[in-house]
Amino acid sequence: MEISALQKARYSYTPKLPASLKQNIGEIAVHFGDPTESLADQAALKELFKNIYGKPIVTFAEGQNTEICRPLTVGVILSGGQAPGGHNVIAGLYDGLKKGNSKSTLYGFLGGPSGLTDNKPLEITGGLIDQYRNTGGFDIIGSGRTKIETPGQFAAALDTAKKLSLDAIVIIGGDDSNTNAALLAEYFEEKKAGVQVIGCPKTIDGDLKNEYIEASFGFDTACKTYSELIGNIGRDANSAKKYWHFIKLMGRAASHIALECALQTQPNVCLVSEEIEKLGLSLSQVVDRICASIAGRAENGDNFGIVLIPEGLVEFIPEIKQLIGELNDIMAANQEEFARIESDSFHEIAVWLAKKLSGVSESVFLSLPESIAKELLADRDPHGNVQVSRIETEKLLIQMAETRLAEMKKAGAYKGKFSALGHFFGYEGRCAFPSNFDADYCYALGFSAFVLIASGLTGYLSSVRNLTAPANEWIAGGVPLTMMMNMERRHGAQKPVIRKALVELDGAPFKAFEKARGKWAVETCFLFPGSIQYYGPGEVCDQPTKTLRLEKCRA
Ligand code: FBP
Repeated sequence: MEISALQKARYSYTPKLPASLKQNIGEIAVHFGDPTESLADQAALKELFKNIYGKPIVTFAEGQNTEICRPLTVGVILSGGQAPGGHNVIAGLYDGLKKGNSKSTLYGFLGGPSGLTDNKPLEITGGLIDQYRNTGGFDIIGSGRTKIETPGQFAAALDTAKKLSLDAIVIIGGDDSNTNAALLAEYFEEKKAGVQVIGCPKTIDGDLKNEYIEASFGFDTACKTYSELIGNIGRDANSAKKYWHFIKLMGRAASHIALECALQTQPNVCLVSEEIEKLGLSLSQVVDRICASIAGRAENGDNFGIVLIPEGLVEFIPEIKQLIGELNDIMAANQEEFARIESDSFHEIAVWLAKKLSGVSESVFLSLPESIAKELLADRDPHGNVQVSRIETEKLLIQMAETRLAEMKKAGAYKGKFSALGHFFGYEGRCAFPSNFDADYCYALGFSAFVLIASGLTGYLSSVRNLTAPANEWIAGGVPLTMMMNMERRHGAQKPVIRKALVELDGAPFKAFEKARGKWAVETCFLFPGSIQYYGPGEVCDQPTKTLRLEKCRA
C-alpha cells in the first residue's frame, strides 16, 4: 500500500511517556486516595452503581509493584466521533500489555460498541498496530455510536466477553460512551463476570474534563487544524476585503473549540453558547451582537470579517432550548405517530406539532426558516442528543444579519456592504495526524489503561495530568467513573450520565477572550497560526492548547 512521506515518518515517532510509566512493570507503584463521591445525586447513583460507586482516585508513581503480570486478554472499543490520537491509545495499550506479558492478547471490536454486542473482534497484532502508530482516524477498527442499554445488549456483551475469555474491556469515548463504560462495569461486577471495564477520555469537543482529566484527547489537534483554516480565511478576508465569513465549529454542546480557536486566531466575533445562555440572550439579541461588529467595522471602511459560531449554539438560546426540550419529549412519547407523519409535508408536521407544543415554542418553531425547523426534527443520536452538526446555524445567522442590516441601513445606522459566506469546520479536524501533544497524551492514556487493568481495577477512566509540564512530569493514574456523574433528563426520563464540562465564564480562557474581544470586534487583529508542525523546535511543535495553558496558568 502506498503511504505519504509524513505517514512514513510518523510511524517511527516515539511518543513521550510520563516517568512513572517508563519503568519496568514491577516498578510502577499504584497509590490509592480516599473514597470519592459523585458530582450530585449521590443517593440515586449509589443505588444504581452498588458495586463500583465511590472508588478512590488512583495514581501511578515510580516504586515497587509485587503484582505478577499474568497474560491478559483485553478488548478495545472506539466509540463515538473520531478524534485524533485514537490509534495511539490502542498502541499504548498494546505496548503496555506486551511489556507486561508477551502472551497477552488485544482484540479490537469492529464498528464501535456494536462490535462487542455482535461479537465482531479483530486481533490486534504488532504488524497491524505498526501501520497505525501516530496516525489520525479510527480506521484500524472503526467506530460507532451504539448505546449499550437494553438487558439483551448487556447479556450479549457478557456473552462475547466469555467467548473470548476477556479479562477487561477498554472503551475509548466521550461522556456518553464512558457513561456506558460505567454501566457495563457495574453489570459485569453484579454478574461476578470477572471482566474489568476501563474508559479513556476522547472527544474533540473538550467537554470531558475535570480536575483529574485536564483534557480530552483530540481537542488539541482538532483546534489547531480549525485554527489553521480560520487563520487562512482571515488572511484571505484581509486581502480581498469583501466577505464576512461565518464559521460554525464543531462542539456539540460546549463552546471550548470555538473559544480555543478564537484565542488562537482573534476573530471579530466569537459566540460562546454558555455566555449566551447565562445572559438569556434571544436569537435576535445574538444577531444584534454580530451586527454591532459589522456596523462598527463598516464605519472604518472594513466590510469584511470573521464570526465564529459554536455548533451547539441553538441549544443554549433559551427559547430554542425550550423548544428542543419539548420536541425531544414529544418525539420520545409519540415515536410511532411521528415516524408515520415524518415524510409528510412540513405543513402537516407543523399542524401535528402545534397541538403538542406550548404556545411559546410553537411560535418560535414557526418563526424559524423551514430548513432549520426541519433540521431540529431530524433523528436524535442513540444517546438522545440533537445532531447539531446538521443544523446550519451559520446560514441562519447570515440570513438574520442580512435582514437586520437592511433595517439598520434604512434607519441610517449602517452604511456598509454586507456579503457573507458560510463555512462549517468539523469533520476536517477529527482525523488529522495527531499533534505531538495528542500523540504523546494518547499513548500515555492507553498505557495507563493497561496499568489500571493489570492492577485489577474496574469502573475507572484512564487519567494523565499535569499536562502543561514536560511529558516526563505527567501524572498517570485513574479516576472513578462514578465521580464524574449526575442524573440528567434523557429521552424523557432521568438517567445517570457523566456531566459535560461546559465553558466556565469565570475561567481563565473565557476571561482572556472577554478582555480582548472588544478590540477584535472593530479592529483587524487576526492571527495566522499555520499548520500543525510535527518536527522542529518545542515551542513550535509541542505546545498544548491556549485553553489548557490558561487553565494551568502557564499561558
Ligand atoms: P463525540 O462526543 O462522540 O466525541 O463526538 C463529537 C462530535 O465530533 C461533535 O463535535 C459533533 O457534533 C458530532 O460528533 C458529530 O457526530 P457524527 O460524527 O455522528 O456526525
